[in-house]
Amino acid sequence: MEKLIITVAGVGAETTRDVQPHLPVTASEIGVDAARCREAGAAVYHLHVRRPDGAPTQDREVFAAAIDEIRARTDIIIQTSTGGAMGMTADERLQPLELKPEMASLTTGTANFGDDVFFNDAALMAEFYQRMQAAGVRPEFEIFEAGQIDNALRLVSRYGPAGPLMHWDFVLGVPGSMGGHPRNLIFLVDSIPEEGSTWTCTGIGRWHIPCTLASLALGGHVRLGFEDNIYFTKGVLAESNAQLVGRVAEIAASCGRETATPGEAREMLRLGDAD
Ligand code: KMH
Ligand code: ZN
Repeated sequence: MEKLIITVAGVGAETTRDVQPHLPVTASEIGVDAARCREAGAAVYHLHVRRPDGAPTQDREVFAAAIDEIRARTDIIIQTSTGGAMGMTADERLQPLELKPEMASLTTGTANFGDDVFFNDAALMAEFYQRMQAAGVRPEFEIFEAGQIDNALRLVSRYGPAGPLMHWDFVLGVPGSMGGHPRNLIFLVDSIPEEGSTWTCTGIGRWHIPCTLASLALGGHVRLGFEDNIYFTKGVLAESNAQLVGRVAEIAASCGRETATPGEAREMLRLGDAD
């Protein structure tokens, strides 16, 4: 069976230290967190950054500092966020692309997000996609609603590919958007091109374990971390992102599925290959 790529969303923009005291915030905390997650079996780090007071930012220099700290410790694939936090402008959100990370997230449509709206209209998506193409950054299409798949496919047909594969992340269980029931995941997986796609699944909050198990059963990959879920079991906070990674690595290993190293994940995702 294909090896499992575990992506860690270790920081996020919404989780605070008040609710998860082990949240990494500073550049060095993020670097240490990424290295521990890699040791536990993760291959990709989905990166958000914070100001010293914990507020989310898309500032290029804050990203650069976190990337330096990660790179000093580990070979994990770095995927910067272009989602940022609610209410940020497109220009703010685009800043980390200037650092030419290997990957970046790209949500292809507006979605309800709790009481807020995560805004991604057609012009914004087209701009973000073309900026990724120009910078040689592989998008991960972060899909919160089914129509966002159609939008991503439209970008590819209008502007051409952004790499030899399309990599998808189905983010299920955000209040206000698609729920985490396995039937949703099955529908979404059936809706992407069979050839030339790789995919992972993120279960938000209580959907973390159901989505993980459904994804493993369907042969997909898994995303997890404090951006998505702060608990280890019901009501018990996770001690670290690495603890969450280690559990999924163990579950996968017990089913005969080994975790991919960052190098193996680079090959599976064909990062660095021409289109
Ligand atoms: N913070 C959310 C509003 C992404 O990283 O691309 C959006 C988000 C998605 O986290
Ligand atoms: Zn994110």
